[in-house]
Amino acid sequence: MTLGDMGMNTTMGGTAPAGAQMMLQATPVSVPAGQVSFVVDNRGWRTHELIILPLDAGAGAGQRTVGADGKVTEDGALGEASTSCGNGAGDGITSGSASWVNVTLPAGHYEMVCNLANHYSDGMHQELDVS
Ligand SMILES: [Cu+2]
Repeated sequence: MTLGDMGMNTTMGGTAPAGAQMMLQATPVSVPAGQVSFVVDNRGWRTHELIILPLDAGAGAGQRTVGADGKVTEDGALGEASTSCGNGAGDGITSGSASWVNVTLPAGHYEMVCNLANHYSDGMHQELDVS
């Protein structure tokens, strides 16, 4: 899967502005239940991350409430890939590097998000269906 953002460059540090163009794109978006390997390629300028969250029945991607800190709650997270050139959780995937994680997912609906400040509201979310 690919993470990215546009209209920015590496000299623009700090928190991303609301309304920045960002994307989180995964293929495929439906997989069989069991072990799922996520390989996340950050082609954006900014640091990003991938977190897998459960999605309530009937809910869609992008509908979570964003807090004052620009983030969504990570309660119930099933896995995370946020290490530059590494497996699992870390400080974020820097521009141009990749991260990966293997997660065992039962059938259900999930949402893949980037939860750095304002990235979710800027569009970094996608549904993943496991059956
Ligand atoms: Cu991001």
